[in-house]
Amino acid sequence: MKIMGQGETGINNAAYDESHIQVLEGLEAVRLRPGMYIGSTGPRGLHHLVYEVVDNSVDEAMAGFCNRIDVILNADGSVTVKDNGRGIPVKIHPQVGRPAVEVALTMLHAGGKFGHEGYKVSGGLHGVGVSVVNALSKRLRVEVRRDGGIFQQDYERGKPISDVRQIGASDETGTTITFLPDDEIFEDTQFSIEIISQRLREIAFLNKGLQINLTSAATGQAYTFCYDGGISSFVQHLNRNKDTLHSPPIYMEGERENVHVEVALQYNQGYQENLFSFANTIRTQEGGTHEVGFKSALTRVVNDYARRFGHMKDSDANLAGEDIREGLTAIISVKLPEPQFEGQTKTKLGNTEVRGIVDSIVSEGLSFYLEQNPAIGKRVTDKALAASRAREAARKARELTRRKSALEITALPGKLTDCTVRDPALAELFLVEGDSAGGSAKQGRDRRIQAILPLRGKILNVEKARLDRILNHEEIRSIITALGSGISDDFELDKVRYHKIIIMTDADVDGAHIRTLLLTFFYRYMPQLIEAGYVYIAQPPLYLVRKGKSEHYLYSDRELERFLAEQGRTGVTLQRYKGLGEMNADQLWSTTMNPDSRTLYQVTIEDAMAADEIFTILMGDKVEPRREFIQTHAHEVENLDI
Ligand code: 0RA
Repeated sequence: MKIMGQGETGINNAAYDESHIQVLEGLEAVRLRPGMYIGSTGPRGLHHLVYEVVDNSVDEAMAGFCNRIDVILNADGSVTVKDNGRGIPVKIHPQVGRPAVEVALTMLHAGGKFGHEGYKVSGGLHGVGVSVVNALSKRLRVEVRRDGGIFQQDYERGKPISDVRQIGASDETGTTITFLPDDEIFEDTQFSIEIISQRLREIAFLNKGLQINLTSAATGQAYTFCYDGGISSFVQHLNRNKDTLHSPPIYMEGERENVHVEVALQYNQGYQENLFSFANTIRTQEGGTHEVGFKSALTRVVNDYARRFGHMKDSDANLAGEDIREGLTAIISVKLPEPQFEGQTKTKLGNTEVRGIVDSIVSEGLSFYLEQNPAIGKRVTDKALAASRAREAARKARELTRRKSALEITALPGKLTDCTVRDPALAELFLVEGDSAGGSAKQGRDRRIQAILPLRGKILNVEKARLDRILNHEEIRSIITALGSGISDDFELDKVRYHKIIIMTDADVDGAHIRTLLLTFFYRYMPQLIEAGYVYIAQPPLYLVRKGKSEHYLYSDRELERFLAEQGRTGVTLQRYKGLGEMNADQLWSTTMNPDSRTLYQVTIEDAMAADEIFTILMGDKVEPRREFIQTHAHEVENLDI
């Protein structure tokens, strides 16, 4: 979001009049259809409010006017975002006749209508602007320091309840916004400091030198994120529990035609490719031209290098890109004036010129680095050659599997109790921990649309196994066959037999472990499944409360607290469910499986990444972080089998 200060002439009147009309009705429209602006009114949409406000401060930082942002979760449930940028202009906006700060906070402009300075554009996830946050807040206060003064204005549900007033003098500059999300709009107005800290850390990595402080007034938790190493530090952070092939990461930076490119990469001993790309600090989940440029440069440079230095014979076939990316952790960050976001989730960078620019900057930087560091160059090529041989072995194993399953007439796994409906859009697959819960689920289910696959024992540790071994693991194979979509490079989303894949595990440590394993497996071998929004976690109740004749199922400790606060404790008996097996088929159906009354949690790629991280800590090669993790979480991992 950018608005123009007094005297600037970025807006032509005709265009402005249009948006003005749109705007007056705008904030009401935002309150009527919040989902259209922030995605949802669930936890994701709620956290989106914070990101939207922070993104405006990040804009200031990218423009070079701000190097510190403070985010405070206040005890009353509101959030404060404070920056030391130039401050939103407070003088009268020439076209509207109101202070510019009021315009910024009350007028909805389709992102980009107002002029931008340079290429330092932030988005906001949907680029909707801070007025949307205002519209969805019970109250909001903006405080601006600039022009020698401190100015303030208050709003309720998007409407000003005071004029912009000067409340003091200051020779500092900056903007502070405090907002309380509206509980008429959001299902739950409680912020999670863990979720917010993830995104703020990411922003700090992507804007080197920018300091972001995050504190919770209620709990006293405090984080400071500031990385002079920028995305190199990001890569080191991602590889922190891995054994690396070289240190520090390889770093390249360049700018052409107003496109600023930064790439950092580091190999580890693992097999996973961890490539994350960003455009103007927005994660480009679906990739795009910057990723394509990077990948083609990497593949070409490593092949050329391997041949020139005699690590490969002239007669050898070229190494494939995926072999060269095995064990690679890389961040690609581009900043450009008018990013075009395309794709299903608008997270694919479309600007065609970016491809060649990234390609040439990476080619140049990487060739130079490898020439200067031949020992590392050899390690990288050796690793890619090993990956290439392993891939060939995996291909053979897969062919065997295919032939075998052809003989078995691609039989569905014996343990699967399938549903009758054939339309994947209607079909649900429950992955259920244990045979006894599996039995209840089978009895209780709606057999038309719900299939049950009970999972026995522990799922394979996918971190340490290559694809060929994973494909031979029984539990994993039943999941793959039941889904019918293939795996990894052979994955085909439109072949998935169920559009809801629901993980249903006990609310104990083993349950959490199995869930982590499953999410890690999906994240690594079928990420498209998560991206398509097909993966869910069932929410079985934690408690059954009886009071007199009435029974209530409660799904969280917060719900329990609330219930006891409202109803009192007298005459209450409380049963805590440890496992799904403690419920009979009817109870399991009505509390957890019935589509009309259940709650499902839709897994995001961020959840899966977090699972992957936990997994890496618990299962990875390094012993030290694992010991540390187990010690800090000892109470949760009593009987964890690792
Ligand atoms: C437009 C113009 C100018 C600053 C900003 C917007 C601005 C907006 C936000 C929102 C949060 N923090 C912000 N910081 C700055 C400044 C124009 C000038 O001074 O020349």
